[in-house]
Amino acid sequence: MVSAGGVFIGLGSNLGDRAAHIYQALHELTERGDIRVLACSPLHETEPVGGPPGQPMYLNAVAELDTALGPRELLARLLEIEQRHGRQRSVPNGPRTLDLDLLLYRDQVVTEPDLIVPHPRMWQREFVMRPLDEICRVRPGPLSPTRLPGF
Ligand code: PH2
Ligand code: MG
Ligand code: MG
Repeated sequence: MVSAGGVFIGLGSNLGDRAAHIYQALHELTERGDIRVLACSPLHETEPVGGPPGQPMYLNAVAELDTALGPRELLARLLEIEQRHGRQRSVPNGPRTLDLDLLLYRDQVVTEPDLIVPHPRMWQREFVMRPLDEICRVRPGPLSPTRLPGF
């Protein structure tokens, strides 16, 4: 299958050595040779959104991947890597060593109980949209009728 990017994940950490969790996860994604990391945004230090009060600040990033794995297979890989980093799921939106979220899978839409793509909350989340904007390769510029096909 031909694939060339267009798969975006969000990475977040607010426990332990946050940068190491994120960089290590990027490396682990490439370990089996079926995922390439095409781009990664800079790490952003962000205020926790939601969850219990008094949490540590997050580091967040977005990466673009190239993979022939399908969305479900990729999700399984993301969860596996979270587990390796000791991810605990005790409190909703609670502090975590590593969170890997599938944001966009090319033009595919998935609506299943445990996987919704595009990620339903990404549009409201500054900690996702800012780094996503930094690595998006398509920058159409201001919309004007002359730029729209058919006008
Ligand atoms: N993730 C959440 C909830 N809140 N806040 C920040 N700043 N960064 C996150 O990655 C984050 C969050 C749930 O996944
Ligand atoms: Mg998340
Ligand atoms: Mg998550």
